[in-house]
Amino acid sequence: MNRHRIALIPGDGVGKEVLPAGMAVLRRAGEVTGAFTLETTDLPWSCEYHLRHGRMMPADGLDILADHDAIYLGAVGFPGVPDHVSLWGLLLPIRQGFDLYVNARPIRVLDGIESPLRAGSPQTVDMLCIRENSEGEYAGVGGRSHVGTPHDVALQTSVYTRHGVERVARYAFERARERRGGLASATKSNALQYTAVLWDEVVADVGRDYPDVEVTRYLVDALAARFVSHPASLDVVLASNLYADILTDLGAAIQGSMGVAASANLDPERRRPSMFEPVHGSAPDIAGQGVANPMGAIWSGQMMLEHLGEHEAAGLVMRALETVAREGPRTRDIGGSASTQEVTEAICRALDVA
Ligand code: GGG
Repeated sequence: MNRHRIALIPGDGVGKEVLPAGMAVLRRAGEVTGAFTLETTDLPWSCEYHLRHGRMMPADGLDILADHDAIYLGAVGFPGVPDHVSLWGLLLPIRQGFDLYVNARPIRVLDGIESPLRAGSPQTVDMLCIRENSEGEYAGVGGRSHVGTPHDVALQTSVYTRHGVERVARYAFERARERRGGLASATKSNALQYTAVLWDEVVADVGRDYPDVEVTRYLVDALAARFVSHPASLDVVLASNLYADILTDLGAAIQGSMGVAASANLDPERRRPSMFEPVHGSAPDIAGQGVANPMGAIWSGQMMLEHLGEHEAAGLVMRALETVAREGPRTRDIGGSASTQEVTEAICRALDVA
């Protein structure tokens, strides 16, 4: 039996509700398959931790995480700590520190969950967004001067490198080859004549190694419109850090709810633990009520099982999620009235019969 060491960071708000839900499903999948156990380390790193210790995680936080096979994270951010402090204190240092340069985000309408798109169905919405996760607009390069004066100035520099674009593009081409063979590259090279032109050149260069993949270059604004008007034409979507962050919230809305959307921050070379987190944030407006949708966290956990090589269990969890999406119960964000716990228990039951 395999034993996987998982670092658990529930974080803030609904993260503290959906992560235990995800763990209950993953542990049940381990029991049903008899293939693995999960040994967990609970890490209370969060805005609450920041209020007590003045930082989001301890100084040796990355060393602590490095000793695990994967990281499972809930949500980051809560009133009382500025959002840029919480994001740059926890999530982004892990992504950058461990060079988790791919952020993979499936965008699928599950049967039974109503998409706001008239044409939104499991047949028409099935994309995989590959987000460049280590540089671009989130490189953290810039500065402020004359703060608080009339001459206050802020500079935030995008960093695009051939190395950074090439490796994430190659990952995206590989996924496109395994899927339906289409790759849409998001750019803005008409306006951004340095960074986005380099992006286009590198994507074209990598594409020469994948003659079986059909690459289409879209200006990101046109691509956003295409998500709504022609979602069935999109297979793998490759985009920079910021563009993909925005496009995948649009994708989540098309999926029917932010609560359903999943993501994996991957080190494809497996030098460091990869990190799995729902796309949604901490949702302070519903935190503590037990009504958050656990499906995005559970789907992210399913991606973690795939990454850990537990393919049978990952398949079971995906089928159980699909069953409960189709048959209910559902949380209120997708038209039901069930609690987080009721949905989680239903997914665990669906695992038993799968
Ligand atoms: N589930 C993780 C979370 O709290 N995400 C909120 C967020 O703002 N993330 C920004 C990003 O993905 O770059």
